[in-house]
Amino acid sequence: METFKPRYLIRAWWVLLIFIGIMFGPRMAYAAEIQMGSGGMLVFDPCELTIGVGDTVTFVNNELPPHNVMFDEPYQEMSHNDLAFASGEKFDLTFEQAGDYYFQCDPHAGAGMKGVIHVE
Ligand SMILES: [Cu+2]
Repeated sequence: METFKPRYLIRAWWVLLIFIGIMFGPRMAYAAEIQMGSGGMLVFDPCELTIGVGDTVTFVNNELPPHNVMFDEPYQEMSHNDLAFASGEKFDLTFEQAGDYYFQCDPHAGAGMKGVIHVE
């Protein structure tokens, strides 16, 4: 009669759990980074970007702060109203719906600090 080896069973469970985690875990797909202020200019760099639904974009405070990210309708609730003052300050935004997300930096919109993220 074969001896029962619980070790193998536990190992198989772990493999299965990790597999399930990979297959059904939350998708935090990292898509891109947008610099706020770049090359001595009041711009988002890049200012136009195409990503997939569920992708995450990291906004990085780079040059000439303060900056924020304010989305146009109908995505205003995605806005990051708080001004980023410190260089290197960053925040992530995840885009769960397909659409064209137009945004601007409130203090510098007049200088043309605007951008768009296409989510498809
Ligand atoms: Cu700005």
